[in-house]
Amino acid sequence: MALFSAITSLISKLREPGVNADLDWNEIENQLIQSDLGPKLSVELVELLKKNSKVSLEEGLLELLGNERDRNLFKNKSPNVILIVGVNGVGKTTTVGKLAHYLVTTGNKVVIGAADTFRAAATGQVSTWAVNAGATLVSGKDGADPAAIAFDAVAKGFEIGADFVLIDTAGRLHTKAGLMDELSKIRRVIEKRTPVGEVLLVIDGTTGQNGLAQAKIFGEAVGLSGVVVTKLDGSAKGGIAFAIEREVGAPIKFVGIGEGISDLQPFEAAPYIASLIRS
Ligand SMILES: Nc1nc2c(ncn2[C@@H]2O[C@H](COP(=O)(O)OP(=O)(O)OP(=O)(O)O)[C@@H](O)[C@H]2O)c(=O)[nH]1
Ligand SMILES: [Mg+2]
Repeated sequence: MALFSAITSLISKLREPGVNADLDWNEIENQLIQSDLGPKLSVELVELLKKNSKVSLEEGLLELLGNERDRNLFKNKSPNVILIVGVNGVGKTTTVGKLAHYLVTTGNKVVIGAADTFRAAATGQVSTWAVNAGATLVSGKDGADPAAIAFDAVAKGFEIGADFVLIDTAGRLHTKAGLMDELSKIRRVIEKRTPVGEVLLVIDGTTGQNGLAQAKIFGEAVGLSGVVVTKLDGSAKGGIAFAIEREVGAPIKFVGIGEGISDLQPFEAAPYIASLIRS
């Protein structure tokens, strides 16, 4: 995938003196849009690069996406409730396990709510993560109301003085309105007790533009405060996350780089952009 290096060399050609470059800037814009960066960011990037001939593609992206965004987890409630949402198989449960581990090892007490009662094996899977991470699990029977389990998990969080309550939810297609309503209900029911601090959308790094559609619809149903991009240990570079950040406004907070419990890192823009550009 030499797309970005092809764009970079096109840009330097266009910047040679005496070149009438208007048509080719359009071509660059098209190529950026077709990479996963999305239309809004691509148009802004081309404007920036045209205006300032000293700025490289990498610097331009960094300027637009910036390091100045707050990528920390929201933390002023106790317990801080974090709802983990996303389509099927993107890595939600794995992220819950890794995030629990990350939080426990940084000195926090963590409760996990097993609110995926849809898939038979889901509770067992998240329970293993809870044990390995040293978190307290709250679960119910298969087919139980996920909102009730989420509520119980939050109650447990209060009871034991937890710092964080992580709620694992069932994978759902963003195009299924009934399932999106269920998510809104989970949020509403939790908020009878305490505000939800974070809603993190988990996105598979190999997802293209469909990720943007997912983010928009999940955002409408339940509100998003951040994004976790998983499976970046493979060949995926996850440019789509930037499109989401720019168009939906939810910052990337963590990246998943493997299936192990330690394979989650707080997101940093500069090295991520560098590896995206060099891909
Ligand atoms: N390589 C790699 N694999 C991952 C990563 N995160 C999750 N996976 C794998 O992706 C698969 C699905 O992960 P889950 O955590 O079960 O995904 P989910 O979103 O909870 O799935 P559903 O609950 O069925 O919607 C598993 O095989 C995970 O090991 C990652 O960062 N890197
Ligand atoms: Mg799951």
